[in-house]
Amino acid sequence: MITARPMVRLAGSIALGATIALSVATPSESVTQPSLYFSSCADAAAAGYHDMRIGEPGYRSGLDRDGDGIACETAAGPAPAPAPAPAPTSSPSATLPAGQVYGVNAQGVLQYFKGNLSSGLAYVGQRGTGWGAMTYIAQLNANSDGYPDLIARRGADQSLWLYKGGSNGWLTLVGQVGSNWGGMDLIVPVSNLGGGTTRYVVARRATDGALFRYTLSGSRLSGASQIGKNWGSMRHIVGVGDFTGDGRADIVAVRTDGTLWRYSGTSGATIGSGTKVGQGWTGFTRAFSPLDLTRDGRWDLAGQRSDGTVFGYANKVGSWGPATKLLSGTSTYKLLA
Ligand SMILES: [Ca+2]
Ligand SMILES: [Ca+2]
Ligand SMILES: [Ca+2]
Repeated sequence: MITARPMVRLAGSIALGATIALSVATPSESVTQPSLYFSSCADAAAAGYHDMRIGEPGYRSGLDRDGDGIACETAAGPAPAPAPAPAPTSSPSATLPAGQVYGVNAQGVLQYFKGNLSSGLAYVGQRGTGWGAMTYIAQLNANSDGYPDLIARRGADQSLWLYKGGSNGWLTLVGQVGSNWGGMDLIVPVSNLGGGTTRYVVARRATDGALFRYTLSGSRLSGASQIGKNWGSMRHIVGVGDFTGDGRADIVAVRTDGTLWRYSGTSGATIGSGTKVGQGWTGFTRAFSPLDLTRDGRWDLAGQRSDGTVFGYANKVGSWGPATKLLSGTSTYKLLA
């Protein structure tokens, strides 16, 4: 056949190539290869490896789910205690919530309230049980579906979990988004701190008051970056969306003396110097955003007093509207957000 001779030559070149390949596969070449490679944490566990830190054998970013520099954390435990609430059987209404608040009462029941600034918030119903296991909750917009979502920290292992919000405050568990969050005493979703569409979560480290920013993408928190120091004396830190009108979300904080300060989000998703924007907040046990109470696109501010009354303040871009009562009877709640 005509093709017979080229095939013979081809066979010859393959043999030559094989020789070359053998000659480079020397011991020195193998030294440059990763000393340990696991395709999954299950493989790593089978080989007796876990909690590999950056630079250690077996570490690679693909196994570092939360981007904290530790791969295959053993702290990643089973699903959280609170059972996700069932989805509503009727088709969800197209109306998105204005303001809404979740509270965990003394029995560990997750209570849901919704409403607006003029009429206050009304109790709608329970949205889960077993939430007494959680030591922190905060509302956020984790995706673009318009429904607010919720993050929660489980006390037993300090893991952080994300729940997707739906119509009427119903929640569906998305999954674990972080581990070892016990050292943070404030966890504050701050939306688009740098403008654009990237969403962030800010957290304060209890030991030294350092303020860290994390990027929230999909169902993951990653890329810890310090954006402030000595924030330990702040009583509360709140993300209220854009308070300066430049399209970037800002941070509002209550100092020890009860004064309220605004820290502007910057184009680099850090924060600028503080500007005083209020006072008289010493009587508040909690401060948080009940989302957009006024339906003007800006998240508003709420404060809980020790008697369990919650007041709302409209975010008027640079100033606040008058105090308006949103809720009462929350003094025994373990968590409120
Ligand atoms: Ca959502
Ligand atoms: Ca701003
Ligand atoms: Ca508003």
